[in-house]
Amino acid sequence: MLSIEKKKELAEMTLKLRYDLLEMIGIGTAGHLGGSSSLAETIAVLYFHVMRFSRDRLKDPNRDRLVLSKGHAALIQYAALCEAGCFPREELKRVKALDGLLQGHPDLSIPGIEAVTGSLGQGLSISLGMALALRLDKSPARVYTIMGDGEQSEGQLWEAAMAAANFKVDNLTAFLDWNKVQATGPTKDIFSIPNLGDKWTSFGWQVFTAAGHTIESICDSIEKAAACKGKPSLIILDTVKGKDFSFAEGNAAYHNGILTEESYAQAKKDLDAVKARLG
Ligand SMILES: Cc1ncc(C[n+]2csc(CCOP(=O)(O)OP(=O)(O)O)c2C)c(N)n1
Repeated sequence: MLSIEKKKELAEMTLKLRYDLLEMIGIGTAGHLGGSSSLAETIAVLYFHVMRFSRDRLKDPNRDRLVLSKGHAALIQYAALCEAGCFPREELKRVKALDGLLQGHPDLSIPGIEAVTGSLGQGLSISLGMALALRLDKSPARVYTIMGDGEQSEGQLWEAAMAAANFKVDNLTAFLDWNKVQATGPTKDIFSIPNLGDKWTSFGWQVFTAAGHTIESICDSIEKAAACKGKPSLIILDTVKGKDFSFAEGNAAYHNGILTEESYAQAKKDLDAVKARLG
């Protein structure tokens, strides 16, 4: 059970991460707001509650690993790594600058990043390799992977899904950010994959569903997944793309859209309203 204080702390961290997204995207340049914001609660829970992670143990063999398979949402991971003190805040202002640390997709040169991703479909294979290696080393560490719903059309991912079940890998938990919208429109109109949960179950995974913007629900599913022995687990996060940004919610235009002065001001207002509600 989460204490009231911890729940509040994680809600505040989630909000900070969303403010950081705005700082990184800025005005007049494109940035992946939608698929980053849909993950804010989950990223806050993983880095600041669940994972054996801190800036002092980035090389600890027994640290937990997070692989962002939907690498285009790197901004939300950068926000968390920055809040955890892995690199100076000034870097947030230089995202995608040629001489900046933070590039458009995760890169191993960034402290805290565990895998290069961006070509969709690969993160689960990478995570499976890590999980198998950790098991061989008898490490208590877990591997977490985050995939998108659009990403589910990538074939490599299903090969890794079968292999993980075959090898009974239970130190691996994958998340599916079910925000129902991909780069150019609703996922169901672009590449429909009905009954996703049943598909993963039939591939030998233990499947859970979480309300992806409710901190207790995310924590509860992660706990259940960790208790699951002899098979890998998947948590389907029921989320809203662009969550908490009024103009971006469910709107594919903000998958990687440009914020104008007006939309930037609106985005700030939207977050300020969340802040006021948090108290
Ligand atoms: C192999 C590959 N094909 C195409 C792309 C281009 N691409 C980037 S994001 C994206 C949509 C991803 O949708 P989804 O997985 O639902 O991500 P989310 O909406 O959660 O951000 C696509 C097709 C890519 N990065 N990699």
